Amino acid sequence: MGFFDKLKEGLSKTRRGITEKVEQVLVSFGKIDEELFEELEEILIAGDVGMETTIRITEDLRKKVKERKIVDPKEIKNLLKESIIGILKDDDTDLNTITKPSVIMVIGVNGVGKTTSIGKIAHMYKQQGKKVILAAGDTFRAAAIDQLEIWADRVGVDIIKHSEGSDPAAVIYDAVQAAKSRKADILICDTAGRLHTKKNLMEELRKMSKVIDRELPGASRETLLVLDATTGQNAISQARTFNEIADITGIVLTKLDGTAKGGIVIAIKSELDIPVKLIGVGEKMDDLQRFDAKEFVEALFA
Ligand SMILES: Nc1nc2c(ncn2[C@@H]2O[C@H](COP(=O)(O)OP(=O)(O)O)[C@@H](O)[C@H]2O)c(=O)[nH]1
Ligand SMILES: [Mg+2]
Repeated sequence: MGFFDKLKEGLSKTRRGITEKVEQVLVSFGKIDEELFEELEEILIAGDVGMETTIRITEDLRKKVKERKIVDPKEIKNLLKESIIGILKDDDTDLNTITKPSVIMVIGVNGVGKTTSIGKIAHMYKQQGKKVILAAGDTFRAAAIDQLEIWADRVGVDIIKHSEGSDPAAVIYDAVQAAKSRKADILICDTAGRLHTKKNLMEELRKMSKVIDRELPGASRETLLVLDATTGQNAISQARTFNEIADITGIVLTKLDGTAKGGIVIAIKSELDIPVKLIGVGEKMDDLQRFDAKEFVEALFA
């Protein structure tokens, strides 16, 4: 299956949850009036686009309808696409991986899909011929280490791990040394996601970050926050919290295939100043895609 078809398939629930409903409303109205905008607002809010962003979109639609003297409700579909692309576009979604090695830290609460995304990112780079090393920085549970190891085997990359309960910063230290001596291109670090101990987590992330700063000064760095699309507006508040404890450079939005409310992408982009760089559209190795606003909207309205 090609890239675009996979994206389309991944967004099929959201197409039913948002796009098809929008289309139904548009064909059921003979003219464009306030009631139509209100129905659109309802659909967008129910699709997790978020109140603020929904209003931003419908205001834009009203303006465009007026300016362009549009009278046919069906023409609103293209205006809506335009409006959403307007919100989603002009982000730099490239991962900064210029230096050898480069470091990608992956953070986020438990269960959002950190470890899975790391496996997928490792696969993505391996496909490009890069040498990847994984660091099992979530030392809190033995199962977390095992899970990362399974991904390392599956993808065919090295992993650096310590035993359960050990110091994550020590794992990162060893992983950095391994990345240097094995001449790796990319080091990807898993982390624990115990947000209920916000202060400890902050301390833990800071310690890991310091090791990287000290051992790899000037290295390209990404700190990717993983958010689960199925958690809706809660994802936004997680992002706000994590943004206070780390310098997030991008978001990985997982499980878009599992939600009818993929409008959360639009809310994230509109309400947070952090680019969505990658999206997860399934549980398999190649179910991770670079986020492209235009492709996303095309797949949503396909
Ligand atoms: N459907 C779907 N499931 C995903 C995706 N990403 C992760 N998952 C699943 O989410 C669950 C938790 O993932 P995991 O990587 O262990 O989360 P972590 O606790 O943040 O490391 C697993 O069952 C994954 O297979 C995705 O994009 N789509
Ligand atoms: Mg994990």
